[in-house]
Parts: sequence; C-alpha cells; structure tokens
Amino acid sequence: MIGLKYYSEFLERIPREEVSQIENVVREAAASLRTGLLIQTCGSYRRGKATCGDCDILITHRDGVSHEHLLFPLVDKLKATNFLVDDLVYTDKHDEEPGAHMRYFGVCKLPGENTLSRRIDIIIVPYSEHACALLYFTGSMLFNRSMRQLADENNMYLSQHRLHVGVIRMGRNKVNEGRLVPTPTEESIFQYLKLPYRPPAERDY
Ligand code: DCP
Ligand code: MG
Repeated sequence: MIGLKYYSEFLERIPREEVSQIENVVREAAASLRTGLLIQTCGSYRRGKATCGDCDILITHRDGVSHEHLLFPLVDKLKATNFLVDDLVYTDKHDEEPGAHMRYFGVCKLPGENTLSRRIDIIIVPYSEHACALLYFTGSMLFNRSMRQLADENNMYLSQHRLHVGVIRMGRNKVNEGRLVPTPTEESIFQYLKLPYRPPAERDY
C-alpha cells in the first residue's frame, strides 16, 4: 500500500546533494540524543553514485553500548518534526536477542513544498559488527554476493553481522560453525579473504 501511495515519487532517483541533506537531518536528531555516534550513509551514496534509489544510514558508537535503545527515541524525534512520514519495517529486537536487527525502513521528506518523499533505511549496529555491516550496507548487492561466495569457498562465513573462519560444510549445511574473528575494519575483512582492498567506488560488481 505504501509502495503504491508513493509509486511515482519512489521512481525518482535522489540527487547526492539531497541524500546528504537527509543524512544531516538524521545526524542532528541523533546527536541531540547521544554524543559520539558514528553515522555514515552507505549504499550507492557511499559508492559515489550521482543519484541514489534511497538513503541507507548506518549508525554505531565506538564505546560499544551507546547504540543501544537508540532506535525508538530517534524515530520518535524524526516523526515529531514530520521528517519520517510512513513506516515500512520498524524493529528493535535488541532486548529479546542481543545483536539482532535494530532497523527502521520507511519514508522521509525534507521540509519544503517542492520536496519528494524518499525511501530511507536506518540500521543501528553494535561497534563489534560495524565493519561487516558497513561492507554489507555499502554493497553493491552483486559485490556482496561475490564476497560471500568467496568466503564460502575458503571455509569462511561472511554476513552483515560477522565473519567466521574454519567453517566446515557438507553441501550447503554447516557441520561446524567455525570461529568468530574480530573485524575492526573493512580492510581486515578483505585481508581474511586474501583480497586486495577495494574502495567503495569500485564495488559495483
Ligand atoms: N543489500 C544486499 N542484498 C539485498 C539488499 C541490499 O546485499 N537483498 C545491500 C547491498 C546494497 C545495500 O544493501 O548496496 C543497500 O541496498 P539498496 O537496495 O539501497 O541498494 P543500493 O544503495 O546499492 O542502490 P540504490 O541506489 O538503488 O539504493
Ligand atoms: Mg540504497
């Protein structure tokens, strides 16, 4: 229903400049709730595209705890100013399952009469998962698929949350989960996969 409601607006690509304005609105709201948050727009924006299909915002905190219980107050704040106008996916499962998704997928609109409604995705992750989430959320989807396949072929497991090494598979099933390894940076993930680092602009496929 929401897709239909905004059908023609969602067909319009978002100029980079506008994505950065959308990021700023989220940044300011988040900063008024917590200090020191790390906020990055990923997806096609981080890959340097001139226009984007949506705005993919990743939030974490270096202290490893201040990202918790942030999603609901942040979304409330962004709704109070009518920046967020419709919800698609809105979950904070952190209490039930630590490390689970804290994400908001919805629709936002910058103030002004001539602005369009835009798709916005906000994901909040613990700092320990930051690099895997950044890699995932930067994409492209095709690039992610190749990275995961390479991980599989090398007895590893790569997801948007973590990297495991020493995974044993029988066909598609994992017989042994392997060992979780620390991934402090995107570069470290490339190193485990024995790949030269590729900057976001070179990750289209
Ligand atoms: N992603 C993925 N698999 C999916 C959906 C998304 O790996 N099924 C990852 C890779 C994408 C990133 O999430 O690059 C963001 O998803 P988008 O759908 O927003 O894709 P992009 O930002 O790359 O392109 P667009 O300009 O269309 O938003
Ligand atoms: Mg996107």
